[in-house]
Amino acid sequence: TRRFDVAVLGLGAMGSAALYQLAKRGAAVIGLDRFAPPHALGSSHGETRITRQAVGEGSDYVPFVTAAHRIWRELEAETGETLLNACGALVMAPGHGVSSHHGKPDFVGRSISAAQGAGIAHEVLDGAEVTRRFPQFLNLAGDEKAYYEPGGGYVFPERCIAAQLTRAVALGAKIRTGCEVLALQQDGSGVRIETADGVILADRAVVAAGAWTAPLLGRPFDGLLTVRRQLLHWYALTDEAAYGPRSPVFIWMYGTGDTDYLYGFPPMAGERAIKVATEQYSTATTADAVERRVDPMESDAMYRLRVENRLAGATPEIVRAAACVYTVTPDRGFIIDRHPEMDRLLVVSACSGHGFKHSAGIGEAVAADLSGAAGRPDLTPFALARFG
Ligand code: PYC
Repeated sequence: TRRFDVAVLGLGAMGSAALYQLAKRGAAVIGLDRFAPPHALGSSHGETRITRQAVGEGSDYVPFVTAAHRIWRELEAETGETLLNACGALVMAPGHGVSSHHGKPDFVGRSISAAQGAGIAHEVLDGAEVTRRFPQFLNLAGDEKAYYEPGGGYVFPERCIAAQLTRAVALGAKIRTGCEVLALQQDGSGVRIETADGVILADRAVVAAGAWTAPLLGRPFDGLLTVRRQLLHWYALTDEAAYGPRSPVFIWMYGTGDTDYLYGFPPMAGERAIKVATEQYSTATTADAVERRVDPMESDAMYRLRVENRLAGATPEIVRAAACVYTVTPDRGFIIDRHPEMDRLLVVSACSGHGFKHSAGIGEAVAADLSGAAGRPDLTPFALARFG
C-alpha cells in the first residue's frame, strides 16, 4: 500500500485549503471526503461568506484572514475565477456599539481595536453617517456606532473550495470523494485510516471534518463541540438599485442580545434577491440528523422579526433558503491542535460559525506547522487545553 505524507480528512473550507497548501509544499497528500465537495451538506455552502480583516472575535485571528485575502487573490490569478469581492464590510450596533457578537461584548469596539492594532484601513461611523452613505439600511435607532472596512466584503465559498482542490490535484494531490472514514488509528510510525474503500496509510493526518469531527474522533470532542443548525434566506427585492456596487456586507446588531441581529450581503449581479441570516445557539443537532429543508414558516418568521423595515426593497417573497451547520466550541473560538492521544492527528475544523474568511490562511498555517517550517504561526490560542 502506498504511504502518504499527510491524509486530509474532510475537504470543506479548512480541508481543501490544507490539501492545497500541503501539495504546494511538495508533500505527498491524499484528501478524503464522504461527499463530493464543494457540497451543500456541511458549513461551506450558500454562495457567500463575510470577510473582514479586523476580526472582532480576537486579534489572534487577524494573520489568518490577512493571509487568506492574499491567497484568494493568487488563486484568482491562477484560475481566472472571482473568489473575493471587496465591496466593504459594515459592523453596526446601537447604544454606541455595546452589543456582543460571537460571544464577544462590544464587538464594534473590538473590531476597531483590531483594525488599529493591525493597521487595517477603516472608518468609524455614527448612525447618521451610515444612513447618509448607506440608505438601504432603514430605521436606525440613531445612537449607532459602526465599523466600516472598505477592504472587507465576501468570498464565494464553493468556488474557493473548488479552486483549491483543482490546484491541489494539479500539484499532485490525490482525492477520494464518496469515501467515508470508518476508523482512525495511530501507531508508532503513522496513521492508519480505514475507509469503506480500503485502508490508507499516512505519516500524519489533518482532521477537518467539521460537524463530523465528534462522531469520528469521540472523546474529548464529543463533550466539547455542539452542532447548530443555521438558516440562510434569500428574499425578493423590489428594487436592487438600492444596493449599488459599493453596497457592503453587514453585521447589524440592532439589540444587545447576542442573537438580536442579522447579517447579509448585497445582491449578486443580475439577481433581484438579498441574502440574509442570523444565528441561533439554543438548539443542537448532529451532522447526520440535521433538518436540511427550510420550512417557509421559518423564512416568514425571519422576515417579520428581522428583515421587514430594515432593508430597503426587501419583500417577504422567499426566493431561496438553505440550512447549514456550525460546529461550535464552548468559547466560540477555533480548535487547531494535536489530538490529545494521537499526536499525529492535527484537528482543524471546529470554527464556531466564523471560519470561512480564515480558511485559506489556516490551510497555509497547517501546512507550515506540519512541515516544521521556521516562522510558522503560533497556534497556541486555538489549543484544546484551554477547555481544561
Ligand atoms: O464571520 O462575519 C462572520 C459571520 C457573521 C455571521 C456569521 N459569521
